[in-house]
Amino acid sequence: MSPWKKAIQKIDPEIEIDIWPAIKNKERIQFAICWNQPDHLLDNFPNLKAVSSLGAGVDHLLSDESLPESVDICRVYSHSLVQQMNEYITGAVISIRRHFARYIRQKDQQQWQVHGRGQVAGSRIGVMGLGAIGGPVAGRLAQLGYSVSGWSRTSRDLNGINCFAGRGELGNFLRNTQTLICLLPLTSETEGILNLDLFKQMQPPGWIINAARGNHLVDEDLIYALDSGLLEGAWLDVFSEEPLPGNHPFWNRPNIIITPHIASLTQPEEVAEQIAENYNRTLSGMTPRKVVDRTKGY
Ligand code: NDP
Ligand code: OXD
Repeated sequence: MSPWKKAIQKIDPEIEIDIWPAIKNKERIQFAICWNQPDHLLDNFPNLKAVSSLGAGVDHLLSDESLPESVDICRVYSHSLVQQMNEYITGAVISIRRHFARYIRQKDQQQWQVHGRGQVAGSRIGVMGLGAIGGPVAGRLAQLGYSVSGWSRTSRDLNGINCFAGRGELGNFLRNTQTLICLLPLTSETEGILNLDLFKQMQPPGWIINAARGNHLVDEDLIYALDSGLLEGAWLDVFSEEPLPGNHPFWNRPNIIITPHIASLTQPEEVAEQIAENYNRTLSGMTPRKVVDRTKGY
């Protein structure tokens, strides 16, 4: 956490910061910034008013049942988070379409074999989650000429995107989708959403790109869908257990691409100002910016 302390104090040297577990006085803690904190750690601070996630996701905070309702939960956002995700998803989509992972494996075996590709405009891409990150990612893919659909909880109207909303329109969204990108927050409604029933509704043979949270995916359903030819491959950045355990079946599958949760990383210098502002707002009794709606779960 030292780089975070340094970046925040560069913005506002007056802010006193202790790094857990070296907390000098638990009663004095009013604002916390956390990522994957141990369960019940936050119970220890009786005067805690707000907690900020160090990233875009807040599932690690909302799942901490010990966190009182009175404590505000907020998150951070930066242009760079979106830019990195754009780069990651565009890279994955292009690699899938142009079979780059296959060619890399083929080189190891000195194999010269051409794989076909369809028209860019015929590539049907579906983006689940059209929020701060998913919205711009869908827009970028549409600009590149792909045929893009998007799915969100409430109706959205995004230029160049065929938008669907809610469970009632999920089937229609999936019928248009061959490459499915998950950029949903992890909530009670979205946990396990990437399952066999959903894969069956996609245009075969499909691809899944999951850069949201590992618990969106039902691991054994993915294996079944790959073995039965429902899906051609999966590109995964996030896993239900991270680091992915050495004995996990995903490691041995050539058609599962694995990256170690690097799609989009928050840099302290890029969000220190937001954290300092939210700290100061909290101390003056104001609601922090980018506060999470606990009933929606994001
Ligand atoms: P936002 O909260 O800005 O957007 C969430 C989107 O998901 C909204 O469009 C929302 O719908 C939609 N949504 C939420 N619940 C449902 C539901 N039940 N059914 C349909 N749609 C739903 O999130 P971000 O775009 O900032 O981030 C998304 C996630 O990406 C994060 O929660 C995090 O888990 C992950 N992430 C991963 C990173 C990585 O490195 N792998 C980096 C950064 C983020 P509506 O528009 O109607 O509100
Ligand atoms: C995030 C992440 O949520 O890095 O920001 O996963």
